[in-house]
Amino acid sequence: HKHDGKEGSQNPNSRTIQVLEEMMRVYDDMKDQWRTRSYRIAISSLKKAQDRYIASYDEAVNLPGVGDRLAKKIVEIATTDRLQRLEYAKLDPSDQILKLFHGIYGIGLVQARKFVAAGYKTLDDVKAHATLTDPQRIGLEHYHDFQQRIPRTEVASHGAIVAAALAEIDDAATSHIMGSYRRGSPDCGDIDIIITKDNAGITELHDVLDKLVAALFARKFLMCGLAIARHDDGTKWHGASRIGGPDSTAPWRRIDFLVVPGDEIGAAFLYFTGNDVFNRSMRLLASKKGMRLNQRGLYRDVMRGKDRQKFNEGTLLESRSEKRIFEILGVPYRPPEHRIC
Ligand code: DCP
Ligand code: MG
Ligand code: MN
Repeated sequence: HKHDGKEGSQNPNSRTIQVLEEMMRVYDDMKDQWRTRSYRIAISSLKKAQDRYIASYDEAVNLPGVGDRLAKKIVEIATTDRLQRLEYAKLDPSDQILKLFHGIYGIGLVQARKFVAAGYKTLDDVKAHATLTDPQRIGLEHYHDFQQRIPRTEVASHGAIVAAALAEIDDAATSHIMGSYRRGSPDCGDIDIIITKDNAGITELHDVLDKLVAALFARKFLMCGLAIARHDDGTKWHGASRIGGPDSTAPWRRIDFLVVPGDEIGAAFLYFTGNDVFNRSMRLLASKKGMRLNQRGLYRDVMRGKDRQKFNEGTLLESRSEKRIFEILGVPYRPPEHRIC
C-alpha cells in the first residue's frame, strides 16, 4: 500500500477515506440513504483515527459505527488499494444517471434515456437544457424532498389533516391511507389516500374532491397540484403537501388522492394497497380463471376478441368487499402486511 507524501498532517487512512467517499457518492446518487449514512459514519470514524493505519478486520470493526460489511470494505481497500464494488459501479455510470433522471416526478424511462443520450450528466444539466412540463419542473425543483422516505408517523399526520378537512366538507365522506402505509411500512415513498362516501356516485365525489383540494390549499397544506385524471371509475389527483402550517419548513411530500364511489371500495382498497407486483399477480390469477380484476371490481364472462381487446366488461361479481374478492378468486385472504410478492 502506498499512501502519498505529506506525512504528519495527513491521516494515514486518507486513501481508504477517499475510496469510501467515492463509494458513498455512488450510493447517494442511487438514493440508497441507508448505505450512504453507514458510509458517512464510517468515514467520520476513520477521519478521527489519525494516529494509526487501519488495515485489519479487528481494528476496523472496532471503530465506532463500523459493522461487519464496512469493516471488510476497509480491509479490502487497505490491502488491495481498491474496492471492487466501486469499480463495477464505475463501469456503467449511465445506469445511475438514468436512475437519477427517472427519479424526477413525471419523467418516465423513455425520457430519462433521451436525457442520457443527450449527454446530460446531472440534474443541473436537465434544468439548464431540457424542455420540461410544469409538473416535471416542480419535480426537479423538489427532487431531494420527493426522494426522501416519509416516516410512518408523518404519513399519519398528513392523513389526519386530510381527514379533518374532509369532515368539515361532508361528514359522511371518509379518507383512508393506502399504499405502503397500509401494508405496515415503517416509511413510505409517498402518501396515498382514498376518498370515498357510502351511496355516493362519482359526480358527487368529484365535487367533494374539488372542495377538499381547495380547502387544503387554503390552509397551506397542499403546496402544488401535479396531475389530475378524471374518470368515471374514480379520479386521481397528484400533488404535494407539507405539515406544519404556513411557516413550515418541513419537506414537501408527494400525495395521491384516489376518489372512489362507495360501492367500489373493496376493489379500490385492494388496488391501492398493492404492492404493484402483488396486484399483477392477482390480475393474472383472475384472468387464468376467466375473470378480470381491476380497481373497480372483479368481473366474469369478459368477452375478448383476437389480440385480447375487450368486447365487453363482463358481469360484475364483486366490488364492495376486499375479502369477497379473495374468496371468489379461490385464494386465502391476505392481510395488507403480507401483500408483497
Ligand atoms: N399501483 C399499481 N401499479 C402501479 C402503480 C401503483 O398497482 N404501476 C398500486 C399499488 C400500489 C399503490 O397503487 O401499492 C400505490 O402506489 P405507489 O406508487 O404509491 O406505491 P406504494 O405506496 O406501494 O409504495 P411507496 O412507499 O413507494 O409509495
Ligand atoms: Mg405510495
Ligand atoms: Mn402513490
